[in-house]
Amino acid sequence: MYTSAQQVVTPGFDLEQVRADFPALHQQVYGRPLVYLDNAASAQKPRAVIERLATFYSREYANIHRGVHYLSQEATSAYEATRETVAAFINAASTREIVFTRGTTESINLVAATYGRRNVGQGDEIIISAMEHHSNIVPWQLLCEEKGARLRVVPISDEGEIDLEAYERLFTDRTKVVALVHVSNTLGTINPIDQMIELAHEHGVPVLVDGAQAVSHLPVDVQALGCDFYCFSGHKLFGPTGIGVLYGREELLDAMPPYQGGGDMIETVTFEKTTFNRLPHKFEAGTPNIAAGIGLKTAIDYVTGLGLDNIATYEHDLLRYATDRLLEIDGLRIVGTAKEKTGAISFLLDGTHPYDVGTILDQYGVAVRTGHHCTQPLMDRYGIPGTIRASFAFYNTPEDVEALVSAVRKAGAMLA
Ligand code: C6P
Repeated sequence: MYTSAQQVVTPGFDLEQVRADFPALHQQVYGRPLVYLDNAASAQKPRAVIERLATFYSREYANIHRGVHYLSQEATSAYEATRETVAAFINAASTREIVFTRGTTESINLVAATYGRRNVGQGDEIIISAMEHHSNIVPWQLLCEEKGARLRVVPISDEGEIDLEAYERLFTDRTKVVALVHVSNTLGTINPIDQMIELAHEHGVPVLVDGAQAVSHLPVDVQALGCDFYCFSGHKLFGPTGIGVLYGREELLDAMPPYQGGGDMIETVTFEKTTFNRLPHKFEAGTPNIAAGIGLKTAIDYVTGLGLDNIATYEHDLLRYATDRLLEIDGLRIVGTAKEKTGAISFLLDGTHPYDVGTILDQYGVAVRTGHHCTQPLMDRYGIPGTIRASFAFYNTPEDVEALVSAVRKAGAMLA
């Protein structure tokens, strides 16, 4: 049991300096210091990222992949440098395997609309889990409707852990895709994704991993995992909104038809026939979010500068501390008690509605998310309308946990 802040491990980075790097953390809301615990929805940005965007727009701005002029070439180099940084960050074999999208949602839609349309047919099956975000349910559901295929859902335990035996039993000769969340945004569960990938591959089925909540908390190595697709968003990784990543194994991406048609994704166009650009540009039609792409490199450099192992160790302790302190509150129940967790704690307070608790926490300067967290089927699984979710980043402190606990106690007393 962690009962005091002193028990939380000292991070392997300078926490005070890190906090100083994030201007948004140093403001007051309703006259109280902001305690930002909504990092799973979107993370705050370090000054380096904010300044990178300002510099790009002030002095370096031009369209990319098109111009012979100086600015365009510089912008292209900066944008493509991000691709190299992303490839190294997740240990992809090549930058050809890194496709830029608007975010996790678009990355999953891209795979469903291209790989899915080509490889899933009438009577086929797609395996997902009961804890998926809507982004990893609806694109597959749309595909199933179009093709006459069906979703098979891996059940989870009351603790919020995947039932691996049930998962294995779901495979049939009609299984065409497995799509799984690496870390649950609602429960915080870290799924045994390596084991699940291995099992799918034994059945010859490719696996897409939704890594939206993983990359900011854990080191991710796509080659070690052996996954076929891996998706994440820049904005949850301390980078700008409007940029995301689809990693795909080259062999699969190569065989897939394009996603959207337009500029940049073509090699030659005639009215009779179009041939497509090489990877990864085949999947990147139109002018992208150039500034966000460039800012993402700065964000990843920042995170790797701290060290994902350092981040994981510190956050693991902070999460345990927050869990133990919250459980001291009468009538508080944590939803999602898996052995392996990171990032988020969902909870309910007896006799209160999550929305009311969240509104009171906000008045105390504590920012959390309440509701179904875009995981409605998961809420149905637990028979609840929603939860209060506190989600953490490396810049959060034991004092933030104390502020949360104190505000939850006050909310409980006010709503009793
Ligand atoms: N979850 C949350 O508050 P986008 O919106 O495309 O950047 O990410 C979608 C998404 C996909 N998968 C998982 C596991 C996610 O957590 C999210 C985003 C936010 O939990 C906003 S709903």
